[in-house]
Amino acid sequence: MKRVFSGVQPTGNIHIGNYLGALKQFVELQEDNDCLYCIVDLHSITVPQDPKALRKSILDVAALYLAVGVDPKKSTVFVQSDVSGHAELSWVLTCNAYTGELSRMTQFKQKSRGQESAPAGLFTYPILMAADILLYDTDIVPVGNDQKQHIELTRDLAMRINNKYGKTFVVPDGRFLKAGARIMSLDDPGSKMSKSAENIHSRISLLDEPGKIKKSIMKATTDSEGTIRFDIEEKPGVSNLLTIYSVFSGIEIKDIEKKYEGCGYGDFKKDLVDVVTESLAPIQKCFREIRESRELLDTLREGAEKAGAIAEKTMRRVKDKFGLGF
Ligand code: ATP
Ligand code: LTN
Repeated sequence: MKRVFSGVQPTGNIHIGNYLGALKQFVELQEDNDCLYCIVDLHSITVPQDPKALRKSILDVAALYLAVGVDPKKSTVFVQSDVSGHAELSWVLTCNAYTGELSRMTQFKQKSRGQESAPAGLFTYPILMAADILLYDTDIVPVGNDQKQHIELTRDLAMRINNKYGKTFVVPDGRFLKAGARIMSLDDPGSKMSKSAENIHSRISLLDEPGKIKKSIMKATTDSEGTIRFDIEEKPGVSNLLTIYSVFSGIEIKDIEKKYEGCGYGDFKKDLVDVVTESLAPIQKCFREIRESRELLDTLREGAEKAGAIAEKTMRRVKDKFGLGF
């Protein structure tokens, strides 16, 4: 059995990009692997958060994990800050990382753009992510394409420390889907769909109502050619919509192209609204039931205990290798 670890930030607006790139993989992988799925709240405070809203978001993301099909009987679901090993290991890794490699991270460059002085946490964020992964002897990390660079850094840190101190960490592999690993923004198909984009119509959130879904899809940027065909370079907007249609419906892109031969964007978009709305309806129903239940808190408590036991073992090994404590 392989160990799987992944995390989502509790920053609200979990969107179909998060779902198709990451959460869908979580559900697939739990059948034959030992999976830990974390709500990475320590990551979310790299940018200012309202404490009340953050608490609510943590429970929302936990409930969404379960609503999309993560089964707490098969997977361990927990909150990052409930296990102190994440912050502890992060420091050890920080001392083995270089400012040069951190300043090459594109996410840092994007998120700190325009700020004269960025929060140090935004800079060291990828190290905390490496700590999350290495703390659990993780083999596989299911994520979207935007995390490739962070996974590479995690591997580099693990190998660097293994070379210097002897085998300490498992070197993990990222797992990226062929379709869905990079869902693009609906209003700007040149950038990825993001939780933090200002325009709410740039994304479809998992909890959006049908009216909002319709509005966002009908407004989505396309092109003036008028034919429904997949061509990332020439037709990024339409190609993104085709990908979303395909992954939600299970129909291959070439069959969707055939189905809409001679049709206009309006007809295609109307059907896409139905595909997305119908796919999200059962998730939303499940979410509402789980969010109000006591079981959610029990699941997180049990998850933190299980994760904490693994983390403690790893930290003992790390301290031993580094000569920390006595
Ligand atoms: P933000 O865009 O505000 O930085 P985010 O949408 O990337 O936030 P995270 O919680 O950081 O949200 O990501 C959770 C998971 O979703 C990660 O595995 C990430 O790779 C994946 N993901 C994020 N955006 C997309 C996207 N547009 N397409 C596919 N996967 C995505
Ligand atoms: N950095 C990721 C979220 C994240 C993560 C992790 C993903 C934090 N720790 C560990 C996988 C494994 C993001 O911004 N999407």
